[in-house]
Amino acid sequence: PSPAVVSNCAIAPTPEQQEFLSDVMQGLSADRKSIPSKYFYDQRGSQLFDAICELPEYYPTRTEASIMRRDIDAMVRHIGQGVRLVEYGSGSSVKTRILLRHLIEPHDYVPVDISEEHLHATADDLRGEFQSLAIHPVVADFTQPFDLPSDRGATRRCYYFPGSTIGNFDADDAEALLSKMADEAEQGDGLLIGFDLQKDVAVLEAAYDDAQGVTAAFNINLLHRMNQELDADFDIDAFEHRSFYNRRHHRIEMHLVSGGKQKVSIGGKTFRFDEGESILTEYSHKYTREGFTALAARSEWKSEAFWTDDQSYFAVMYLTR
Ligand code: AVI
Repeated sequence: PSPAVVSNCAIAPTPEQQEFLSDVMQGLSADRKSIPSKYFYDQRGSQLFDAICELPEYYPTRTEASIMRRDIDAMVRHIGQGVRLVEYGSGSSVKTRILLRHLIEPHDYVPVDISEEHLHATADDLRGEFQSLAIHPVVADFTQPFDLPSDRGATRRCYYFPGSTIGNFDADDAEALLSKMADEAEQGDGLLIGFDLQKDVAVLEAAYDDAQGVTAAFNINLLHRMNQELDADFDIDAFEHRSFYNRRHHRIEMHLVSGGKQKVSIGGKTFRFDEGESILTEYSHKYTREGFTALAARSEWKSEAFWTDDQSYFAVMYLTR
């Protein structure tokens, strides 16, 4: 699309806005409309996600933190001494702090995140809290190839990928991402990863459709974002949040459902919606221990240890290359 297409921009659109527009145009042009879930996280979306993490129904965040608190000693024994910790994500979480507090003489900590502002802000916070720790933030999209600073002197590398972010990738992309990490890793390097487990469907569905409507607002925010940033003309009230567990594929799916027949224009193109037609906005896959171990094995990672909570709601696994 030409820069002129994003017409509410006084100045030329940034490469990020161009990519957002082209992903939206592509996603809405398909027979089965979809938008990549990474676009949830503008400033408002990130605030809403933080609010989701505090909801009574949304168990993953607090459950993963409780596993980290309870089993951190065993985890750091597996990870070993003098490692470079590479986190996929900005490292702003409670879980990262638990890990950094307990690691044995880490060589350095390298958070990798696409949002430069957020990355540097959290790195500065962590520098205040962990004064003797070397922190080397890297601005990059971790699904794409990127370079790390030299780690001469580190015993090995441990990747940290918390939050069940892996669940938001479809099966092929999850395997591709884990394989890419395995390719970059050397023999003996580790991966500490958090993922969500299969459980009672009512528990899962409540976690993605909370009583206060925060998850609905998080989903609907994507429409506001397209109206503001891409000059789209979505009638916000004409769409509703829907989420459900897909039992065949073991995943929560989030959709924005059109309440009636309507047209939406974006970037000079008109998209038609039938009544009940939806835009798929997110997958959140739920695994078993065996299923995740098999996925990891296909990506050249060997499972070494597994921790879960009393209800077996969430899991943290340590794997080695
Ligand atoms: C970021 N990700 C792991 C969340 C999840 O549970 O899949 C995103 C989310 N979507 C709705 N609620 C939370």
